[in-house]
Amino acid sequence: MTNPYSDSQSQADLNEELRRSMARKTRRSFLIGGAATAATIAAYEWLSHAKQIDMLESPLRRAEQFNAAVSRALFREKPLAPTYPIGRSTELRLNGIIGLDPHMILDSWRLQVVGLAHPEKYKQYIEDVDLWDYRSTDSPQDAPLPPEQPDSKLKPGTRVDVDQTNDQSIPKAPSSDTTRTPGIVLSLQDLRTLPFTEQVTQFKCVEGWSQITSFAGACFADFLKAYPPQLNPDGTLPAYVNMETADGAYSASHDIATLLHPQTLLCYQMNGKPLNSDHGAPLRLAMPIKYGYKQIKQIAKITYTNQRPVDFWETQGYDWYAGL
Ligand SMILES: Nc1nc2c(c(=O)[nH]1)N[C@H]1C(S)=C(S)[C@@H](COP(=O)(O)O)O[C@H]1N2
Ligand SMILES: [Mo]
Repeated sequence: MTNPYSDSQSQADLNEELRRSMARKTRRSFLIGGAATAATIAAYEWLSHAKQIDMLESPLRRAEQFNAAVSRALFREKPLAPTYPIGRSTELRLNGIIGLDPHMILDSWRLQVVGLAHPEKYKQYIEDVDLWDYRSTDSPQDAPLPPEQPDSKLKPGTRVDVDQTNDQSIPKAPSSDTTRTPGIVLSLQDLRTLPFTEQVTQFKCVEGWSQITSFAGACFADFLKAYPPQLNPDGTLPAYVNMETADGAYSASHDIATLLHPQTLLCYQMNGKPLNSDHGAPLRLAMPIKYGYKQIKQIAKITYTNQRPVDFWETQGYDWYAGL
């Protein structure tokens, strides 16, 4: 399916999105509006004053520019979704397994991040994140005695070797590849060092069911603060973020304001337990302001970009924005 959005239409899209967001704000009660305003101010204060996590040696000027970019993006933020007492949390049903590898060896999992300001300055930098080898107990190359079979995930001659006993291990990328995607590969432990956030919110599927469940992990806003993207020449944040499963079969893309919403989580825990494979272990998106189909499970890759990526359900004719 071709991208239904031409360049000029994406601006119209954005305007429509803003209009809808404002209309929603007007409809909602003062109470929620007040809470959202307080949250926005709190988020801004926090982002302005919080101790920087895992940040590069950056001149104060750059940090200020970054904070300004974040606050500009936060301006379009939506009100907070309702939260519930933990006692109302239920076990979320399983729905949707596209792109999931239930047999992924979780030690081999990494979160690829592309579009950072200075990826080479992180210890988790690799020259080509696309060569990361997600291992599966299902796949021939990871069986105890691997038979001689071609590895469909890798191009010929680019087999990477990962020492799974060492967290610092990185694949050896070939030096002469012109289509490399430089970036960083984060472990779940890296994400666990970010501030822990838990929230009990309503999960809604477009098919017509909903459930209250407890989700926990890192706020995307905290992630972005720790791993800031390359800013645009005008000092703004990249407009979009694309997220994909390891095989690329499932994807969900979002505008940056949606991801900076204080209730958008990179989630690794549900109902107090580590995420299981059905629900997208080791990492999924959890966000009460969007339908379930935007909450991608088993995220392998995050890409900051200015071009709005067409995502999986959009190619199937569903609304890209999918806001609640
Ligand atoms: N990788 C992946 N993520 C996915 C899906 C999927 O098929 N594959 N389905 C989506 C849909 S439509 C819903 S409703 C939720 C369901 O999440 P759950 O199985 O944890 O209830 O996951 C979303 N994320
Ligand atoms: Mo769904």
